[in-house]
Amino acid sequence: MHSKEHISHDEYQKTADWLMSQTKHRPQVAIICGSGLGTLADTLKCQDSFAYSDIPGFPQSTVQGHAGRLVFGELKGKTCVCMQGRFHMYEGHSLCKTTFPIRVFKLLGVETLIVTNAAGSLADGFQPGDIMIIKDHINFPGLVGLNPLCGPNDDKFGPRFPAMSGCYDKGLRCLAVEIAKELGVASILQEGVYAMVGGPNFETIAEARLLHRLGVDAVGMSTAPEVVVATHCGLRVFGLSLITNKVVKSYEDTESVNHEGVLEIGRLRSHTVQQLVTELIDRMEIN
Ligand code: R1P
Repeated sequence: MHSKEHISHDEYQKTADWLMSQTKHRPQVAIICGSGLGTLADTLKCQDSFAYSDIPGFPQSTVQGHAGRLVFGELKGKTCVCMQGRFHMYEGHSLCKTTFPIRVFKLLGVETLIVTNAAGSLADGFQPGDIMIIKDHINFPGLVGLNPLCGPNDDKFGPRFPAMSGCYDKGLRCLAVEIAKELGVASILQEGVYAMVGGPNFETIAEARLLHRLGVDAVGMSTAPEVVVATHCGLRVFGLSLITNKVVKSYEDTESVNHEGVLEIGRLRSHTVQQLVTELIDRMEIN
């Protein structure tokens, strides 16, 4: 089964060494752009960018709205690396491959990971276009053993049994709330629990009702494995979900979700997400 694939420390190191030989940038912050949020990378100054297909060991993006480029550059005086396109389990990647860039970032010297995604809302008070700070996640594939940390543990990255309480940094969450107030976007800011499901189909109504009952505020098909691997290797994590649709929870509802609609909301809100992330990077303390 593909989830049992193992990637050696040398393979991560090889990719990190190749990148360091191609760019002078030594990133402190890594950003993963969710569906429709790839323009975040355009704000970086003095860019060096690489197509995933040119990076040794990197998987390929296959999803519309995920360009498949790694962009290095400066943002507010901090050196960043931005994934314009992430990898999803449903594309057929093993979870090790899905999260491959995270350990490469660690080897490049990254200390903070910012994850963004497009998600459907279950919380009754959320509207499409809202931005949710991720307070915590439920990793449904992880609960049944589909976890990128399965297999031999690499002690050079982290412990066999890493804690996940507090994996979304509280200081950065508070800072983001302050910034949203100052930017005048507090009315569209939410905080909540993200759940990852396997996809690629969107949820049935019964599944949506189940997730709602379990306390899930927003649902998507990514992010949790990245955050698990990042936390395991000691990265500080901040996460944002852009609410692109309300998940249908009623049999009377005739609406249905589609990926084009998800990308459209991404385009509408990308500027606000960019502003929030830029200010956060500006004000975050880096060791
Ligand atoms: C569905 O429209 C796609 O958007 C989200 C879902 O996970 C799914 O891949 O993408 P990101 O999580 O990559 O933002």
